[in-house]
Amino acid sequence: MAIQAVLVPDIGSFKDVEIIEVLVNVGDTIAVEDSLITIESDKSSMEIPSPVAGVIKELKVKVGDRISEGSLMVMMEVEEKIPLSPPFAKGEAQNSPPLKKEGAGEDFSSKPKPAASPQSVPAPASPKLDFSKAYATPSVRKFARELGADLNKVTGSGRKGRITQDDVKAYIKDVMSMGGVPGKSANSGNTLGVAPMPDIDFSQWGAIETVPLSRINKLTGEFLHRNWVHIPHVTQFDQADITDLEAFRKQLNEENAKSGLKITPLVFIMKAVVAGLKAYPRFNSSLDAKGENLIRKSYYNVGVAVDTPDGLVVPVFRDVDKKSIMQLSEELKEMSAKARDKKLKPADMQGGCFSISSLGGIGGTKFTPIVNAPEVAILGVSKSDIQPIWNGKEFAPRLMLPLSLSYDHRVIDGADGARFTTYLAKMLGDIRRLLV
Ligand code: CAO
Repeated sequence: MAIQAVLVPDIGSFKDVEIIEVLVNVGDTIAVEDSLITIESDKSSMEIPSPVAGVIKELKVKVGDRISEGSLMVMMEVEEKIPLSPPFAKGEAQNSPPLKKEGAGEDFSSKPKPAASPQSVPAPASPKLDFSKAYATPSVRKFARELGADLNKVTGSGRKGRITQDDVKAYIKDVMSMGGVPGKSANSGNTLGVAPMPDIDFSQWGAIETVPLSRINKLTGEFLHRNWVHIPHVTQFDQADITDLEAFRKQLNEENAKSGLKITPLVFIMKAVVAGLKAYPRFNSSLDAKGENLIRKSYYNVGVAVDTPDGLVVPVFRDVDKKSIMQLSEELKEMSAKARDKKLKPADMQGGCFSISSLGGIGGTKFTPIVNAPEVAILGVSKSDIQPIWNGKEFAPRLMLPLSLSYDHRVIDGADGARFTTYLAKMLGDIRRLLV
């Protein structure tokens, strides 16, 4: 046994570059080619591999240090001391097999392994997941591959947008919390057998700006696409006469003006939805993964889509059946603030039975919301307006609320879809019925 000083080999044009990751610890047993550190220049990052096998005895560098060819990285206990640098650096080390570029199968003798960067991108290592455009070091790529995470969907929080191991973990957590499978994108794999989207250079027709999608945009897009493709959707449109409900809501708001708590139509709609779920339990169910059984739920958790600057999120309001209008208004205020401040935890978005997407504060007459699987139905709400409604004797001005119910036609048939919206309209038309 001997103690070997392991120096930085020839790293080409890299000089006085910063260490952004130390990938080993004292006591680690290292094989030839295992990466020791990652360095990063203005243009790209690369991992420096070990030319020898042994046990790390001492770290001579730390994150933030700057190194060049010949800098001492670690002291290692090795079987037999061999001359490493500069001979190793020049590619002459006899004990070291030729190094390979990640996944490329190309001889890369004695040179450090480049990590991905926008400028320096190794060929994809996996035929299934092409990470060629992701900006991440080989160790993070390896980690992502082991977990089956699609790096193209991960937003990097490291310097210059580099994807770190923590970003991959956060992505996996998000995917799992939304009931998905990491790396299985509805967009990837071309499972529908349709032609892929063309990669178009729009700058040929005029000035353009490329704006990266947020992490939420990417995740939501993936799930919406999956749900749109997998679920046979039908949307049932209806409208509810909320003239009396609005009068009551306004009265409540006047009475509570000092509290600063605003009651919007949405909380009444949440209550009416729960009444609908109780009356039509198939709406409060999920299909099992094989699509052979319906799982019926005896709890009433309602998700509400919240528009945030980074995209759409759906916090879940638990046990809506047990909460008052005031409690729900308070919770809606808290949760939407949390959503907009990016403070929602994965648990806040799990366990929903049915979702509501309310665009009522914005406008529009009707739309087709996408079912938030594994739920089987979602209610879209548009802006109420005064309409002339025939009351048997005359046209009377009534405040009408447009409802758009999308449902999974494998679970709910058209008749039940129409029954559900009719029931909702009845509840909202006379909210005393919610007590019955
Ligand atoms: N018709 C008419 N007015 C309505 C209404 C309706 N259906 N729903 C709400 N309003 C009114 C409210 O009463 C409020 O009026 P005042 O300011 O005069 O009191 C105003 O519109 C704004 O309401 P709000 O949006 O602040 O509150 P909300 O409870 O209706 O909704 C929330 C809360 C978080 C759901 C909403 O802010 C939001 O993010 N909506 C967008 C959801 C979304 O993007 N869905 C799309 C999903 S599909 O891509």
